[in-house]
Amino acid sequence: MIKAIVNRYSEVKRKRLMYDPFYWRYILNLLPSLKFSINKPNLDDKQAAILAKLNEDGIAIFPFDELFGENTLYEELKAFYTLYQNEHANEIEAQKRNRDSNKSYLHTIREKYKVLDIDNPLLKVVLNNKLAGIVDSYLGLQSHFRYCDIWQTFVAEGAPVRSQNWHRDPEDLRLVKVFIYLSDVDETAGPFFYAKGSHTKGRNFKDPAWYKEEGRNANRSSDEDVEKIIAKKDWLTATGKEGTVILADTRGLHKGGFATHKERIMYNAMFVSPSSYFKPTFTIDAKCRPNELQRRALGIK
Ligand SMILES: O=C(O)CCC(=O)C(=O)O
Repeated sequence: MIKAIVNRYSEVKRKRLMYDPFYWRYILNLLPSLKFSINKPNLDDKQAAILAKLNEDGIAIFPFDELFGENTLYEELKAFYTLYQNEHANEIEAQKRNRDSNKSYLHTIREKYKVLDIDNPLLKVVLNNKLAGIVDSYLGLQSHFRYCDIWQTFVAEGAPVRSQNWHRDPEDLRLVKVFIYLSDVDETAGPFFYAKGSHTKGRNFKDPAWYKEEGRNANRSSDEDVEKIIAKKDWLTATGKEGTVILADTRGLHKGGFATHKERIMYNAMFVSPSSYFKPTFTIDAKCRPNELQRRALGIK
C-alpha cells in the first residue's frame, strides 16, 4: 500500500510536479536553493557575461581558455580520448560498419567509466569552481553533476533520428549541459542547434507540435513546426573550432549530431537540481578524497 502511494507520487512528480516552477523551487529544491542564497558565489566579469547569455538565450558559447584560464585541461581531455580511440579502434570501426544497433550513429564511452577517479579529465572539467559558479547561479541552487561522456558521432546514413531532431530534455525543469568540441565542427559535422530563448525562463518558451518517434516515447519536432513558433533568425547553429565550449539549458529546444560529411567528437556532461530523477551514472573511486565543493557537486554526504 505505502509502496503503491510512493510509486504514484513519483509518477506524478515525474510527469507534472517537477515541471512546475513553484513546486520545483519551493518543494523539491528548497534546501539547495536556500544554501545557494546564503552562500552565493562571487562571479568574475567573464563568468557574469556567460551567465547573462545563458539566462537570456538559454545557451552560451566560448573558447575553453576563456573560462578555464588556459588549455592544459582541454589538452588532457583530448589526449584521454585519443588514447581511448587507439585502444578501442576495432570496436569503434565495427560499430560504424554495423549500424542496426540502438543509437548506432553514436559511439559513447560512459558505460566503460562507471567508477571514476576525481583526477580523471572527464571529471576534472566539471569539478571546476568557475563552471560550478555559473551553473549554480543559473539554476539558483547548489546543483548536482550527474554524468559525463564523450560522444563520437559518425557520418549519418539516413534521415535524422532521435536527438538529431528537435526535443526538450526531460531530466529536469532547468538543467545545464556542458558540451566541449574535441574536433572542429562545421555545418557538415553535426553541430548543436538551439532555439534561443526556448528555455523555461526564456522569451520564446513555447511548445511546437510534437510527434513520437517510432518505438520511443520521446517527443520530437520537425524544423517546420519549430519555425512556426520560433523564427529561424533565433536558431543558433553552434559551429566552432575544437575547444569550443557550449553551456545550454537543454530543457530548451535543441537538436544536433546530424553529421553529413565529417565525424564529430564532443565531451558532454549534465548538471541538474538535486531533485532530478536522473541518478549519477558513475561512482567515485573509493581511494579518492573529494574536497567539500566536489562532494557537494557529486551529491556525496
Ligand atoms: O548531439 C547533439 O548535438 C545533441 C545532443 C542532445 O540532444 C542532448 O544531449 O540532449
